[in-house]
Amino acid sequence: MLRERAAEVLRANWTGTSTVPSRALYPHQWSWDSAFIAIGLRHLSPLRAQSELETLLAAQWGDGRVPHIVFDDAVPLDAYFPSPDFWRSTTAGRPAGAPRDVQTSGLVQPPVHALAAWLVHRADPGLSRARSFLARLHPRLAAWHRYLLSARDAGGAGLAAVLHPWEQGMDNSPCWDGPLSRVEPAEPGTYRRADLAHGAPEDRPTDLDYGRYVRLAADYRDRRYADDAGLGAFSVEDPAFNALLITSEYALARIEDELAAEGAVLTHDPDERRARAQALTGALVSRLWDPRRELFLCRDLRAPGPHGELVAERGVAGLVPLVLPALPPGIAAALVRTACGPHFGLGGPARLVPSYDLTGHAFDPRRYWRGPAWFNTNWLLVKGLRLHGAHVRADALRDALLDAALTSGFAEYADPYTARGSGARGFGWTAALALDLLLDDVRGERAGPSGGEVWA
Ligand code: 9WN
Repeated sequence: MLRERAAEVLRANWTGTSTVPSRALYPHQWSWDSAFIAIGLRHLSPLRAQSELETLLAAQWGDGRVPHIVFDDAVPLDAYFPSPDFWRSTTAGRPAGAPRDVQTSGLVQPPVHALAAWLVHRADPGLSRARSFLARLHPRLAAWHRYLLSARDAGGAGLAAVLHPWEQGMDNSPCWDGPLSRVEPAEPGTYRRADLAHGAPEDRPTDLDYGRYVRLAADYRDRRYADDAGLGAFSVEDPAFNALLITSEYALARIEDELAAEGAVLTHDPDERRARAQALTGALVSRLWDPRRELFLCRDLRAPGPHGELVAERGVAGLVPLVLPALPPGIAAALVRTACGPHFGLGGPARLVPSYDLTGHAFDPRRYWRGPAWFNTNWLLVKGLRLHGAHVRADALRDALLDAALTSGFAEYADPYTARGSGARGFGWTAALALDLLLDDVRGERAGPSGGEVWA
């Protein structure tokens, strides 16, 4: 039943070359959505899963960035804001190498793509080799990571920084309230939100936050998407974004092992990449770990002080580094404690892990990333719990997610206490990741960190 219903959502959202997150609310291709969708889609059609990633990466910019939205020019301009005429990628994006034949945004999203490419390859290695899937994607994935680890290392510690909340993907998390408060919102009459035509205002970000998103994006565009450090009012090192980058570095190393085994001459040593992933895990711990809260925090690079300062808010992004195989065991154990403690409630009052601290001053069980449980972050936590041996917790969370996905009609997000769905229905990654949990996450199979480099 779940398999058929999830497959139906993915069929309905398929455009012929990629999958939209939601027909109504998000009618284009989104970057990290496509990576999560490909991970689920590989169980139904490895070919479609490959195309999903190929379509996205075909829109990569010359400087290596993978844009957070690839626009479908068959969709009317007013269906989503900000639309292509806002981003102006083919003109303002030219200095950074934006493609001429497709319109995109100029921001990025978390780099889940190499992980997705590796998992998609493994679903059907024969098809993958026959189509040279990894060989074609590898240079693009390598350039993407290079971009993040160089142009985006605004803090100088090796971690990638995001310059807009949309880049981290958890748009209106209370973690951004401090860093965003320095941003002058765009004038209210100068743009028109399209999201309120589809979503209830009490579920969506406020107008004030939206004005700030618009200002940050417009300023970046007006700088012609230049990444020089020191520019831009918002610059944050985020634990989830970087944990996903590190995970994808491990996956890229696996891809390189595979290509070498097939006889390719590599320009990069996969072991060096693994060593770098390990070093980045160390940087993540030294820059973002808060031993008192037993949680990773965001670092606001624009706050006063030589290294900015940590943001004293507990967001689910701080639990996501649990997916890292080289996390010191004491920190992994502390993260499991935090997930199960009063702030995230796993195995206690919460059925699903919330996006933000249940006891936090800004907690709201309905409003977007300020409390509701999202399926992608919960899926990552299932993987992380398994990786570090917390199988009973992982099993229970998996069961709760499958149940919530089906009963909510594959909602975009859900109340963490009741698992009642909100936002869009028929949401792409909810369907895809439920499929993955159903078909890949065989109980107990993913034991121990030995095979945990990319969880397979
Ligand atoms: C802005 C598509 C995207 C997700 C993000 C989610 C939301 C967009 C929006 O939808 O962001 O990128 O308009 O709110 O926050 O994580 O990728 O599903």
